[in-house]
Amino acid sequence: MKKVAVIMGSDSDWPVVKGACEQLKAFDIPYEAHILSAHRTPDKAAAFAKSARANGFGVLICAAGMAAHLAGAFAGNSTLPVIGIPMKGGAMDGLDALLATVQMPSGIPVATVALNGAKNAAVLAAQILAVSDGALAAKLDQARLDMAAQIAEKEDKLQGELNG
Ligand code: RP5
Repeated sequence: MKKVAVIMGSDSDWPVVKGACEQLKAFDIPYEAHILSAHRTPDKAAAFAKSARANGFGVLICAAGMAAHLAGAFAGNSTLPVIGIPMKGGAMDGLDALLATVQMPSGIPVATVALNGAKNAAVLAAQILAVSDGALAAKLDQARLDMAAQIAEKEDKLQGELNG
């Protein structure tokens, strides 16, 4: 199976970003996590992105806050699908990162998840890889069934409280 790269702009992003790694692990998807910055280590970030396909990656997840150029920089240097996680925090509490990540110019897309949306980034990466992986698609189907069962349980509990 192709690997997922989980890239974050700073170690301060890790407490949120590790949620993506946990979800990838739950699906048995191989991944690497790295700290690379579009601003502080631009050459290293570009080199990683340029060699990612040759190095066995299938999807790139990039998390960054504030003037968040990381996902866009990766997208500009690779034709692998890039998923951006805008991080909450800073003077704008993440609105700056959200706009910087989602508002990509035409031709260089970044699939942007919600602020701090680490879990959804991993699920979307899994869905992309599952296009050509039946076993992974089955795990995604099971995860949906589990979610529906949890909601049904909560609905039963609520109705029990209201009517019991
Ligand atoms: C971004 O700046 C990082 O992704 C992080 O979210 C934010 C702040 O970084 P630190 O100052 O905490 O290293 O590049």
